[in-house]
Amino acid sequence: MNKDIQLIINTIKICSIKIKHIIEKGDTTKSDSQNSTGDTQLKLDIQSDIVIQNELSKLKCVRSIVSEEQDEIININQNATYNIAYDPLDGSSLVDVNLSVGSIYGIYQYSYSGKNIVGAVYVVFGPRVEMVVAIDKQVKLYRLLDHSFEYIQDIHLQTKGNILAPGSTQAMWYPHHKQMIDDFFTDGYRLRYSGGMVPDLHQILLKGGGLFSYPATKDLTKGKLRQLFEVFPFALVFKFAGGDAIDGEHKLLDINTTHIHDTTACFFGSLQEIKKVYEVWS
Ligand code: AFP
Repeated sequence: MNKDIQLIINTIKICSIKIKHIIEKGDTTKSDSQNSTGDTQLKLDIQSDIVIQNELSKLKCVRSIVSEEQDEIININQNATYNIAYDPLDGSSLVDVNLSVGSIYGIYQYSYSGKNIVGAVYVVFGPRVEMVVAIDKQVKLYRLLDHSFEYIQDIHLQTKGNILAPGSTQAMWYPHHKQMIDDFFTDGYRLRYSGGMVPDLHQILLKGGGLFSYPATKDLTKGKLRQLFEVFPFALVFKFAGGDAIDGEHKLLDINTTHIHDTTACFFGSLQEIKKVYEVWS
């Protein structure tokens, strides 16, 4: 791993320890503002965003940053290489009911596009704080023990799993999607869906495989999840872990981004489940 990426990851560790404290002690009520996608921001979202913005802005190797909570890209050092897109606290509405939430970071070289993502990091804040780093074709799990993140294991997906995390509103599913999900359940897959993308995907990654879906629906033809902050980072994680990530027809990392807040339909899984998605959706 190069020195600059190592520095970015070390900075994410510092941010994560601060965000852990914000989650534990912070105010879980709503703020008066909305983010670009129209979601009402919680005070926790805003506080976590400020922590990350302050820390990443200190790094000479960072060219720009963009947050799910902000409207625009923030330029930092125009001669630097790395652009970082992040979702400071994905699933933050789950903090109130004490379910797991997470931060997601995509590290992009040159420009913000799926083709240029070189690294991804996500952090799960649950009973434990865990960080997963996808870089140089490897996926590594770290855990916060006392005050530092310790290496635990590499993550590899099996070619087939048995967990299903089917997102979005069922009443809006297309019939072929509903049939596919029913078929997985008939084949013995078990439902595991918390409504937090980070813990739901983390479970699939650590339990060997399965399928997470957030499809195109009758009401959301481009899905809900944001390309730069959520989808591309996890697409890289699944690719490096030996699985795959598609929008139904194309690899997610080949999709063009026209606006920083673009969304896309997405399926993340082990190879056998993704093969079935291709058959049904393309
Ligand atoms: P919030 O951040 O608004 O809670 O949304 C979480 C999320 O972006 C992602 O973490 C979940 O997988 C997805 O939305 C859940 O959406 P549905 O409730 O529509 O399935």
